[in-house]
Parts: sequence; structure tokens; C-alpha cells
Amino acid sequence: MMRFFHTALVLALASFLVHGRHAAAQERGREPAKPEPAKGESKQDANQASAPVPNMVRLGFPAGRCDPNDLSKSDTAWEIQWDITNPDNGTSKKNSSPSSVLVIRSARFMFKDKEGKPRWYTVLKNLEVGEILVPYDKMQPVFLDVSEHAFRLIPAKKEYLGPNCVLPGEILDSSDQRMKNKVLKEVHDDGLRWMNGKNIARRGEKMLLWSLFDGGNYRYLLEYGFGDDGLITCRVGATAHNFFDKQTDQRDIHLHVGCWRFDPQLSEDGEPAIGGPRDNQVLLVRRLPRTPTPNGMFKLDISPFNPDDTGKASEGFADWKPEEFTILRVQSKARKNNSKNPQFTGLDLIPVRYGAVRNYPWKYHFANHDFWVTHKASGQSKYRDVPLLVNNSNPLDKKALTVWHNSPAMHVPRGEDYGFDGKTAWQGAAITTWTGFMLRPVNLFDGTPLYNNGSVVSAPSGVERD
Ligand SMILES: [Cu+2]
Repeated sequence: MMRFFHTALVLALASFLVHGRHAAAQERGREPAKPEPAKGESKQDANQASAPVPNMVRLGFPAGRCDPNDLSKSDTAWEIQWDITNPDNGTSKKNSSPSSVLVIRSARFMFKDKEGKPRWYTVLKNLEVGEILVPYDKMQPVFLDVSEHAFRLIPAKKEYLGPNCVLPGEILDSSDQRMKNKVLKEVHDDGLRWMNGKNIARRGEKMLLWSLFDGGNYRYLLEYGFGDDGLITCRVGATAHNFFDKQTDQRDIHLHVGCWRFDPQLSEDGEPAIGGPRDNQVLLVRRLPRTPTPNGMFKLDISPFNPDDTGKASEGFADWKPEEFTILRVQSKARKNNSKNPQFTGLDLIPVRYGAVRNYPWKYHFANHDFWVTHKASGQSKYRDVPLLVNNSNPLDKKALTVWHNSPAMHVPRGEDYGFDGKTAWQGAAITTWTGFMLRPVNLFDGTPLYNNGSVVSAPSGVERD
């Protein structure tokens, strides 16, 4: 069992971190999903919905046979509303800080329950890159690329799109001229989603939405991935002419700390809806040694996030510890799956990172801890302010919440960053380095998602279990 998980994890991390080759898949030549009335809308709403919905992407899986007019025919589907902050940046108007970023305003997921009935579930709102902190190791310079600049998203070009994979890539339109042609959509094969003991397998698919952020000498790729199994991935990719030519005193070594924030929802459509932002609890999931004496035995500890004196979760921070496999879990207190052994539905924030920052001065304290949770309030997109928003005596119970998380990459310049002289920044380009994290559903489905289209595969006899 452990070996399987280990291999699966290594493969998952590898495919997450590496810009994998896209498996050759035939282009099916289909128009992308068009907006349609959401389930539960009134007729009047539906009529309004027939007008173009701004910045909405809807896609069912398998994508090659998605019926845009009826996503409930798909096995699973995503309905994503996106947005660009400060969209005047890059237009003829004067640019102003903060910089523009691509935001996922709402991520809704459709899946089938054990009876094959479609269920619509809102995972989160307002997922965005709230800061990209770039500290050089001598703390000179230190850039806050989102909050202290007026950087823009640059227009997309066809040649930036990946190959026609599950579907041809697209540059997204928008009814807002300032957001037109700034977001790229690709739908790719994602390797084997699962294989069972009879060697029956299903390939996975994912949709990527991404934009290009002009950060001066840097270009950042702001990417969100939406898997057919409900997995969301968030990544920032950094490519550049390095700020310094090659240095000998290490002052050119730096980090790119991607800092994201989102508002967890975890609500299922219905009359009334089940669960929602005030029905969630926040937990830390940690793997701890079973006794103080190392004996190779572990226990999984699932306990309230930043507990107060009474043991209840409160606003504050927590740190990722590699030896504990730290996960931040947002778990509904209302919504359960419908297996014979129903469990509360959650969303796991799983770090995927190079390392962690711990000892920066106060101005950059937001980066010294990896997870922060605060009450949700309007105007909270500036990640740098998060230490000021936290009040340890504020309990999280029954409150709508915002989760904050960073993922840093270390950039040690190498010969490959430069031209053939081995030192001149503008004669080469630093190859893209990615950093990010995953959001994975827990107990959302009634069983394994996409498993043989819901039909039961009988347990093979004599399968070796390790
Ligand atoms: Cu760099």
C-alpha cells in the first residue's frame, strides 16, 4: 500500500512541477462550451443567461464529447468565472498599483452521485495571486510585484498556446474590452487517472486557464488547473532576463514567493443549498510520531487550526512541516457524501513547495508562515496585510473565511540563464521555474470518481495487496 502511495505521490508531484509533454491526442474539432442557465435558475434567470455571461468558462469531461448545452451529460464538469484585477493597467489609461492578476471569482464543479444524478458544488470564490514577493538574499532589492507595482497582463498570442490536445487551445474573449485576449485556455490529457487490479484504466483530463504577467524583467505565468477529478492546481511560473548579470557574491540569488488567497465555499446546490462558507471548520492534518521515542509508528492528527485556550480554531497562522506532511483542511459541518459510510466533505490544501521562509523582517512577515486563516471581509486582496488582519481571539466557527497560502521557489542563477558569455542577463532567459499548490476534494464523491462510469468493477481475486 505504502509503495503505491509513494509512487503515486512522486508521479503526481512530478507531473505537477514539470511542464509535461502532452500525450498525443486527436483533435476532436469541437466548439468550446458556451454559457447556459445554471441548474436551479428560474426561467427569467435563464433568459438573462442566454445573453453572454461575462468571463465564464464551462467545460464537461471527457472534453471531447462535452455537450455545451447540457453539461449534465458529462461525467464531471467545471463552471469557472474569471476576472482580471485593475483591468485598466495596460490600456491607454494610466497604470496604477496594484498590478493586474488573473482571478478565479467562482469555481463550481459538477459530478455524479452513486445513482448517476448530477450534483453541482461550489468549491471556492476569489482565488487569486495576492502577492509575488521577490527577495534577493541580501535583502537588496526586495520586490512586491503585485502590491507595489502597476504591472499588467500582456495580450495573449496563438503561439503561446499548447498543441491541440483533448481540445484546441483558445484565447478567451470577454465582453469587457480590457479583459479580451488576456486569458488562455487549454484542455489537456493528464495521464492515467486510475488503474485497477484488472489493469483497466482511465485517462484523466484537465483544463488550464492562464495569463501572462509583465513584471518588468520577469514574465510570470499565472496558471489555474481544473481536473476532471475535482483537483484544482495553482501555479506561478517565473521566466526572465535576470535582474543582475551573473554575480560572484551571491547577491543574485533570490526567491519567488507566490502568495495566494481564496474564500472556501463547499456548498452543494439545492433547495436549500447544503453547506456554505459559514458551515465550515478549518483543521490541520499532520502525521506525527506515535510516541516520543522514534519507533517508526505514526498517527494521523486532525485538529483545529490555531486552537485558542478552549481548543477552538481561531484566526492565525500555521507552518508546513515536511516531516508532518502538513495539510490545511477546510471541512463542511453540513455536507456529507452519500456512500454507505457518509463522511463530511472537505477541501485539502496540499503544499507543493521547494522550502519555506521563516525569518524576514516585519514588512515581509506575511511570508514567514505558510498558512493563514482570517475572517472574510471585503477589500482583503492584499496578501501583505494578512498579519494585520489576524486577531488570535477571533474564533473561526460560523464565520465566512479566507485562506492564505504561499509557495516559494528558490532561483540560483546558473549558466543556462545567460548568453554564451555565461554572465550577461539580456543575452539569455531564465527557463520557467514553477511553484504552487493543490486543492483536492475529500469525501465529495460517493466513491472513486470517474470509476468505470459508476458501474461496479468486482474485486479481482488473488490480487496481491502490499
Ligand atoms: Cu528568479
